[in-house]
Amino acid sequence: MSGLFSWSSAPRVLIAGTLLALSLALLLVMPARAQSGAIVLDGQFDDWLGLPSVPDVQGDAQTNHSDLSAFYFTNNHDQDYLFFMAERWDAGSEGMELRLFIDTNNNGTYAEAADRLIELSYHPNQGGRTYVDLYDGQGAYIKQIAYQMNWGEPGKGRRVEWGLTFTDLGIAPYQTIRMQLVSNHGTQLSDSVGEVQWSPANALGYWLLGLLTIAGLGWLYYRRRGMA
Ligand SMILES: [Ca+2]
Ligand SMILES: [Ca+2]
Repeated sequence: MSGLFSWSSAPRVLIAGTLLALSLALLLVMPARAQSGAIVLDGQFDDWLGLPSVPDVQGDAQTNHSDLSAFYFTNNHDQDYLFFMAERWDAGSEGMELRLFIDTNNNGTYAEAADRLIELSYHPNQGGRTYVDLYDGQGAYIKQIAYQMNWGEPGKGRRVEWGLTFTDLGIAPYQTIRMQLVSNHGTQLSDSVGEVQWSPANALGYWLLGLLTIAGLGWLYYRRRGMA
C-alpha cells in the first residue's frame, strides 16, 4: 500500500488540488457575475445603471425629441444576446427614430454586406411600443427583431432598450465591432453619438475564457515541473 502516497508526491497533489479549486471557483464566479448584470427587455431601466455608455451633448440636434443624451451597450454573460439602450435629453410623447450602424469587421466602413444597420422606432404615446428591423450594410433586409414590443418608457419617455443575437449580427465572441448611433428627423439625420469600439462576449465566450485560463494554469504547472 506504500506506493499510493509518498511525501515526494505531496507538492504535486497540493498543486493539482489548488488548480482544481481555482477552476471550480472560476466556474462558480462566472454565473454569479452573469446574474448581477442581467438586462431584461421590459421598458424598465434600472438594469442599465453603471453600464458602459457614450454621452452626447444637449442642443446639437434638429429637434428636442431627437436630441440624444447617451448610448448604452452591454451583453448578458449567460446569454447569446447583445443589448443596447438609447436615451434623449427631453421626456416627451413624440416618437424617436434611431439607426445603429455596426461595422462588424471593424475596418472603418459600415457599407459592406457583413456590416449591419439596426432601424428602431419608439413610440412613447403608444405605451412605449417599439419596432426594430435589421438590415445588412448594403441595405438588404435581414429580419424583424421587434414588432410592438414594450421596450420603451411609456407616456412621456426618454429611453428605449433593444437586443439581438450574435448570430443576427454575424459575429463571434470577442470580435471587435465598431458602432455609431444616430437619430433621425423625418428622413434627415438629426443627432449622432460618438463612435465606439466594443468586443462583446457571449456564454460560449466566457466558457472559452474559463477553459483557456484553466489550460494556462495547467501549462504553467507542467512547465514549472519540467524546470524543477
Ligand atoms: Ca430593462
Ligand atoms: Ca445630443
